[in-house]
Amino acid sequence: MSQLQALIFDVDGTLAETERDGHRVAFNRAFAAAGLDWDWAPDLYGELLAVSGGKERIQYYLEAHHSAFEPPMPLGNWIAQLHGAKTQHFNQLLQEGKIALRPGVRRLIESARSQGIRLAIATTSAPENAIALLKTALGPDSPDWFEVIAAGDIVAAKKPAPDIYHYVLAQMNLLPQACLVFEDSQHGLEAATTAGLKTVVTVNDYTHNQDFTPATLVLDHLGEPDQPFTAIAGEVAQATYFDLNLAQQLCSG
Ligand code: XBP
Ligand code: MG
Repeated sequence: MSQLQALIFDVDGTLAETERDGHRVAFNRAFAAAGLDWDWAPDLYGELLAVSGGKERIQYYLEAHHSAFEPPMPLGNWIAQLHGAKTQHFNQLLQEGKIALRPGVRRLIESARSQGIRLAIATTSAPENAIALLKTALGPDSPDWFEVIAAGDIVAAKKPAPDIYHYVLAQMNLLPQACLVFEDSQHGLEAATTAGLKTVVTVNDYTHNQDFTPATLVLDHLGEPDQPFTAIAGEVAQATYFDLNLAQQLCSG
């Protein structure tokens, strides 16, 4: 039987619904500020989420929708500059307090801290974004609660590659069977399970139709005592919200 030692969290879509009203809006603001008439509407953005990573997403969009576009400098530099501006806009949106944590996230993280369960972040997004979201939504000291914040270009291959999870396990000197991962997307699930990690998926509007077959548990959200979750797949016994007892059961199962 495996003893649960650590919880590893994805950020975008898992800790908070950052994509439609956060990253998408930030991309559009950066496009407008750069004089581009590109508009990533919510549905189009849902399709573009198939490409992990903001820089990679811009490059894909450019090739698919504006193949004649000629950047004023080498393409990689131009995309990096545009993406840098997007990161600033995203941080501005966070400062405006527009993005809240999903149900159960704060409760679960706080109880893990109080029980000595180790915490880590594994995200495709830029590190500034993860840290700013933690600070604004969870509290100014909260980045320190996470032993490892693995983000963005820290590994060469982004999710669905397992590299970011291998990195977290190596940094924390943990075996996969001692950990539980929280993800919201098929890409994230594939990354975690390929690294041998049991994964709980909390779906959202952009991901609820995806294939989550390898997940240990699929929920609509983590739930709260007064806001029960719905289990979409997997076994929750009598639980109505996700807590460390359920986490330990899944880890041992
Ligand atoms: C998140 C991403 C990121 C964000 C945007 O995926 O794919 O690209 O959409 O952030 P996950 P950046 O939740 O699986 O980590 O622009 O900083 O990449
Ligand atoms: Mg995600």
